[in-house]
Amino acid sequence: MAMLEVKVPDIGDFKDVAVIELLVKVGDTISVDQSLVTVESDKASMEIPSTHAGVVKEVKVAVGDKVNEGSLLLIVEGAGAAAAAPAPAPVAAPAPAPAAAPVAAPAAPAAAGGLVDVVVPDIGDFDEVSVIEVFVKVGDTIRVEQSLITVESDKASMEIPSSHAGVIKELKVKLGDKVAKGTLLAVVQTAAGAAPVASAPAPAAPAPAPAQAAAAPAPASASVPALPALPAHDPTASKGRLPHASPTIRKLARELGVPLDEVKGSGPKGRVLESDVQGFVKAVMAGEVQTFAQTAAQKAAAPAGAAAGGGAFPGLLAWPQVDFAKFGPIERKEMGRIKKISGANLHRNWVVIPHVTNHDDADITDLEAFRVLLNKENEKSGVKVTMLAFMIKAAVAALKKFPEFNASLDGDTLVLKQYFHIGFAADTPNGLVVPVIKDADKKGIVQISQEMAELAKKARDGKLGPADMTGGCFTISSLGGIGGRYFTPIINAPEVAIMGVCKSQIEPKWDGKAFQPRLMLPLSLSWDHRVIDGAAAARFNVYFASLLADFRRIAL
Ligand code: CAO
Repeated sequence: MAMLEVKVPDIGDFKDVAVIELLVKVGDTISVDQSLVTVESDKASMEIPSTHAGVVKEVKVAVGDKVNEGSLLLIVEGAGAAAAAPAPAPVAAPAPAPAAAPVAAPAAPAAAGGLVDVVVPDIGDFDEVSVIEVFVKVGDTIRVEQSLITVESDKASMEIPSSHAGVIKELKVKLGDKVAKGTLLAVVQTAAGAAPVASAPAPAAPAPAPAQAAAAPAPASASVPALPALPAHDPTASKGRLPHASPTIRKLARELGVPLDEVKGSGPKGRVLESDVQGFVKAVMAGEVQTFAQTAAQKAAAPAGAAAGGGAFPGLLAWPQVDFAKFGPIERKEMGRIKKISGANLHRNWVVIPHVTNHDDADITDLEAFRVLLNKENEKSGVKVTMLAFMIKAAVAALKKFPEFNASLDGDTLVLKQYFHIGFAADTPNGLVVPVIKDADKKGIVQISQEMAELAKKARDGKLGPADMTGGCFTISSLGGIGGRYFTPIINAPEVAIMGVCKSQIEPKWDGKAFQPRLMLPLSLSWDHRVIDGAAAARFNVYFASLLADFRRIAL
């Protein structure tokens, strides 16, 4: 086994650049072209690929070290001499080597002031690349070297700087356009005497491999906005993931102290844009999201939450990055918009709320018989009375009896609601949504059944509007039509409890003399332990079950 040295290849104009990330460790088996470290100058960043395959024996650099072409990165034990790839020029240059000579040649000299064309300079290996970010707009005053756009090929991305200072009069490119050397970017009104400065483009972070690319969330539309708008925060981001962002954005994030790997990118392939960083800062300032660090600090500080040894998050392992294709055929399918939004909300709720779930059963033998009778009598009305409608009425009665269940936490204050809007989870082809029956206390079973049917249809057709899904006090999630026994529903924040219901079954129940066949409905009540305690939850379940067992009690 040969010991091989892996060095920094030709990285163009990069000199004395800092290592900002180590992507491999001792013991890792690496392949040729695999990214080893990320380096960053004040203008750009790039990943350095390996020139050899083998097992990493020593890592010769640490985060913060400065490297140049030729700096030793790793000692690798090759799988034999043949395994070593010839080292000279990087086979896959991490970013195209920046153009050797600055080439941003303006179409017309602007010494006397006037309109000049700013074109794409020589961008080295880049040819016909897509514009993925536009940093400027008509009317902006720009300076020489200011980044105008970011372009991206399938391997790397780079920012294109301006060759002139002045005011943008016309912008000639937009997102998605293909550009190449010489493409007109903007017409700029220069000031008298302003001389063009030739500049080379700054290579930006290479495009992440598909496996790393975060999904680009679609902007919220009117069809499902009731779920809280997704802040520019990616709570599912695995620590250690290299965020997909240009050097300018990285710098901005560093200046603002924004953990870039927690920012959800809304650009192509999940690229983090300036607006995402701004949105993240706004959301944190407004208290809408917490960074991992804040959450961890809070957990560590909370006497009830902190186990011996402190907070839960520090030291958490990075999310496993698995090349599933190594084990068999796979297909990659981006999650739909509703799933992404609801997933982020569910994750936040699950992480932040101390959930407890109480299970119980309700004897619905008589109620089901009554429901069937009602539907038979009203066959022609076209409205099917559902078990869920009875449960919504029972929930209202239980919320009245236990007002802390009809509440939300606002800091240390409990907001007790005097209205009764009940949400129900609806499974749709696009994901889970929660339409809300407003003022359920003022409506009868038939009206609730009818509204539920209408809302469920709207949900399936993707036509729910914001008003249909906001203002809920308590949610019922019924899997009764599908099956199962019990589950642990996740609370739909800012509500403090949710009732999960599964399929009712005939079970033998002892009446003191004999076993009787009774139709039993499994209940699973999840509740927020910051607001509710276990005894109250048990009482809530018992009361809720007693209402379903004898619905006359609702009138008491
Ligand atoms: N036990 C046994 N059968 C039940 C039942 C229960 N608890 N609840 C409903 N059923 C039966 C009904 O009797 C009906 O049977 P028939 O077709 O023979 O009359 C059938 O299931 C459908 O019931 P329904 O028309 O009353 O509809 P529903 O109220 O149960 O459900 C809705 C409506 C929108 C809640 C449902 O379509 C749905 O989307 N459920 C999934 C919710 C979900 O995904 N929750 C999980 C969230 S956590 O990820």
